[in-house]
Amino acid sequence: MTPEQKRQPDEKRPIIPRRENQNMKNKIAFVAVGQAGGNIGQLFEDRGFNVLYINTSQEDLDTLEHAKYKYHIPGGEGCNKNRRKAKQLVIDDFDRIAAEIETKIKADLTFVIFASGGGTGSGAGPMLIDLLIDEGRAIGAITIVPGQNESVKAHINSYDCFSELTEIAGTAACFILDNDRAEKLSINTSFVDDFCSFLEVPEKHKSVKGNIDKAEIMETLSAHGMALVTSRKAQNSAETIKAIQDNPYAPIEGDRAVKYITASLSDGVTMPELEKAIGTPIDTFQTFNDEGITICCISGLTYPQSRLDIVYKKVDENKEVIEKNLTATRETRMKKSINFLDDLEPPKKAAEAPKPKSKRDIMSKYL
Ligand SMILES: Nc1nc2c(ncn2[C@@H]2O[C@H](COP(=O)(O)OP(=O)(O)OP(=O)(O)O)[C@@H](O)[C@H]2O)c(=O)[nH]1
Ligand SMILES: [Mg+2]
Repeated sequence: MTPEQKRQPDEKRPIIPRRENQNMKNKIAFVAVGQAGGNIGQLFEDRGFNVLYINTSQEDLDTLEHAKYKYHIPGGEGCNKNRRKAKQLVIDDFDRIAAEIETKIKADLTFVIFASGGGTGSGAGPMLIDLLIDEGRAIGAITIVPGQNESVKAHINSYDCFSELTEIAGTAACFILDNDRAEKLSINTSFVDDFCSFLEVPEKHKSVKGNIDKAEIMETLSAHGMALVTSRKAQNSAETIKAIQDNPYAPIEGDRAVKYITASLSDGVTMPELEKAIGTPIDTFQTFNDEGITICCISGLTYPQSRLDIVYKKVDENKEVIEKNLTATRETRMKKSINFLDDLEPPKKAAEAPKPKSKRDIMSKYL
């Protein structure tokens, strides 16, 4: 990393160095953490992308049969939904993890993939993103919200994970898959299919009326905030809007901001109609195709507060039961509790804390 590529402290967005004439498969890569991360990472690797799998569990890594780059964090035996354990393992081994990423993942934009409801990916994901951004890399996130039928522990982890993730100012696009919306594995496939279709737009969809180039795809994916991508057959704008609403992502907020709408439009679908339904973006990039499919990526969206409120509600509703269960084994600690969630995870520093100066400072924010 050259000094010029290092982020300045006041920059809100990651720098995306231009590597012209590169295939998207060299521009974008993935670091897949934990089991869900690994499952999605495999689908990207099958499509020819570079993926590094990181896990605290050798058993989880062993399930990835055709993975090229796997890294087992030494001493890790899985984190059994314990985020703290995962964080400590990453902190103790960070130099080697960073070296692994540096040698295996050479891309302009890297997405860290992890579930928010488990231990390894949820604990390691946000901290890893923060540390990698600090090294001057452009980093986005692909994460998963647990379904409402999942355990309270998954919800506690998810809430804490999003509290950390949404505090990181320099992240690129953050795709939030929602396990409430469909079956897990079909969510994985439909997301990866749609994401890959979007990356192929510059090569496959060319129109005299307008083109989308690779720089515009990268610009869309570099926007901070929530993002979603769909690729569906659509004969008119209403069908595309329905596809966006029916997608397996966390729902778009009612009162939202939006930065980019980038789309290859089929006949009958228009950008003004999409803007009317989605919101006025800062910029749009569009091309057209005669395949009857509209591929659309919306980025720079507000994080899904209402969905995260549902996650919080499930924790809050079960507060008494959990407290009762925990007091049976940890009586003294729970009696001292003032704030329920703070007691389950260590307190976070105040939002106005000064910008961290070193890796140690960043790590200590997460403990
Ligand atoms: N969409 C989707 N969700 C998944 C998948 N696998 C697990 N999940 C969800 O992810 C959460 C559990 O995260 P995992 O990735 O299994 O956990 P981990 O990061 O390996 O952490 P530990 O095993 O606890 O150390 C739960 O909310 C699951 O429903 C998957 O392939 N796709
Ligand atoms: Mg696991």
